[in-house]
Amino acid sequence: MRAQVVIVGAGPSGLLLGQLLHQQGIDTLIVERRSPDYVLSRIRAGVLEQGAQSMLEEAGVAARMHAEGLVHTGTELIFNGKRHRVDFKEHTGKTVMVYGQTEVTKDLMDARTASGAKIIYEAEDVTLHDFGSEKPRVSFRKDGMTHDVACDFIAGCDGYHGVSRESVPTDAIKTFERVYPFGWLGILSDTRPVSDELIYVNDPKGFALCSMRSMTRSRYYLQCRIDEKVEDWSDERFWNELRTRLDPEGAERLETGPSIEKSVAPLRSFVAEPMRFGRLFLVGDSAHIVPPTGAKGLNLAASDVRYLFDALVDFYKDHSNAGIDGYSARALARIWKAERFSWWMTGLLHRFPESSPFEQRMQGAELDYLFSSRAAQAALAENYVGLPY
Ligand code: RFL
Ligand code: PHB
Repeated sequence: MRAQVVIVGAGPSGLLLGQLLHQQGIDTLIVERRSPDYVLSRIRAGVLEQGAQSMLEEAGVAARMHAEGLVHTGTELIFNGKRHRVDFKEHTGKTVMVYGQTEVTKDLMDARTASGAKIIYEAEDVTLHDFGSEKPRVSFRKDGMTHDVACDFIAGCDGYHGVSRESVPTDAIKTFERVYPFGWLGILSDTRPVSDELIYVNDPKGFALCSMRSMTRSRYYLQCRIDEKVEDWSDERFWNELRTRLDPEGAERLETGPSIEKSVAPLRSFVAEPMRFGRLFLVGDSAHIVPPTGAKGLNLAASDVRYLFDALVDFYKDHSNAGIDGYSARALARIWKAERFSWWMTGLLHRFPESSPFEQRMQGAELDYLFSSRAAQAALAENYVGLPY
């Protein structure tokens, strides 16, 4: 078997890169460890920057997003029981789109199937070979048979726990990490969202977030202990806890109902440098993780895909190595700014078990400054809607 580009992983970054390359006549093979149903069952991101929306348009998969997605012009924040609003449109002229990662992935999977391009699900023992040479290969097992695929390039789109980053010799890669001392307990429920906009809450009992997937499906999160057990959280316990972290208006309007998904996610900041190793490129969560507070993870995956797609097109159409050589530095420049914003939002809105009375006062002062300063609100808005590619 042969392909020009082998893409490891069929999450949003692998599927988006695959679709864009296929449209340019570049031959790709996607190998994914899980089944399509498993990939679609992971409830994750909900907010798309305009840059990510444009990428989906370019890939020809944006029709349902435009029909069903919700355009948000701002966000609300609750602190000390008082609600404040940051207007994205007023400060930046831009908006964000609330459209779930599950739907993005489904639209991309449907496009892959319609295009007839190759994708292999439930591939076992995916192994990367010789990416330091001009002739890399990827091998895997499927239905008891071993396959070996020769290619020009490997795109490692296989997430934080994937094989691509692990395949790089440890002395060739440097990693930077911060693990936060809490997690997010999330639920999805077919209830009317408590507000038309997202609400980020800093409460003495911890952070909370009111998000949504549609006007009839809500997504809520609570800051929880890192070792919190989902089984200990009945729906009733979740709703009661969320109600106590909201302002009186939110508590009054909160509609409750059975959860259709409930999970605990750890919070981590992580960056691997560089993102290119000969003919292997790391893309999306395989190279970097942000805590979800700034809604940046999927959006960073989209900007990585932008840079790598442009680089591969330059290589195949113009015989230029410039894009490939510049990929890692270009991607990392944007990544570190999104890492900073996500780390800052996390620090601003969570209660840290180890924080001193002085640090608590500093957090309060920073929030007070944000609510009273147009410049501070403009900075939040500029980062939230997404820095330029
Ligand atoms: P993914 O989505 O992890 O996909 C990687 C794919 O690779 C497969 N894989 C392998 N395949 C073959 N061989 C192997 N050895 C393999 N190992 C793994 C996996 O099965 C999988 O299908 O990475 P990708 O494509 O880079 O996409 C990244 C995004 O998924 C991630 O950044 C976002 O979900 C982060 N995120 C958010 N991002 C946003 O932009 N906005 C948000 O509002 C937002 N909210 C969130 C989030 C992530 C969350 N969690 C649970 C981590 C909220 C949460 C709670
Ligand atoms: C979500 O809807 O899942 C979501 C929204 C905003 C965030 C994180 C997650 O910052």
